[in-house]
Amino acid sequence: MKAVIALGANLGDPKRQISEAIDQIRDQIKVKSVSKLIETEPVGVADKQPNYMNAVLIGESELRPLDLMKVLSDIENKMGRFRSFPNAARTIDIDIIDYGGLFMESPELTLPHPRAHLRRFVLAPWLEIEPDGELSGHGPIRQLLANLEAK
Ligand code: PH2
Ligand code: MG
Ligand code: MG
Repeated sequence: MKAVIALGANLGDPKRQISEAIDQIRDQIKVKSVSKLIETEPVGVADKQPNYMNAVLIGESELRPLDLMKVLSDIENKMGRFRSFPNAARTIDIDIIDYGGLFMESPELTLPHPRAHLRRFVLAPWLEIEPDGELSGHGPIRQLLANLEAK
């Protein structure tokens, strides 16, 4: 199944951490394409935070969704991710955006990512590596991005 995975970091050395995380993901699943890194302003955060570096990759995996999530959260933890409060600044964040078009809702994982269609920092790097990509339940990412630009 195709996995669309978003990476973000805004503490420490964000570029280095994102490339380290991508290397670690490559050890676990097949990675097909990786976007460029983009610098973005923090979205939806209550406190003052540094800018983010963000990237998106497309991988291929047959893991069950929660097993893929475990692989990714183990990498976050190994890299020193510390959870204080939701949307706090972080050394690394690795989110599953869409996994084979599956829909699921559980306390651990919601698919597709419930806010991905509203996030330029996810849609723009995804569009770069998959111009005709679609977010399940929402449609073409090119259109979703255009909707945001029009606001
Ligand atoms: N992640 C968040 C909250 N806000 N803003 C940007 N620019 N990039 C992110 O990765 C990001 C965010 C929660 O995961
Ligand atoms: Mg996130
Ligand atoms: Mg996350």
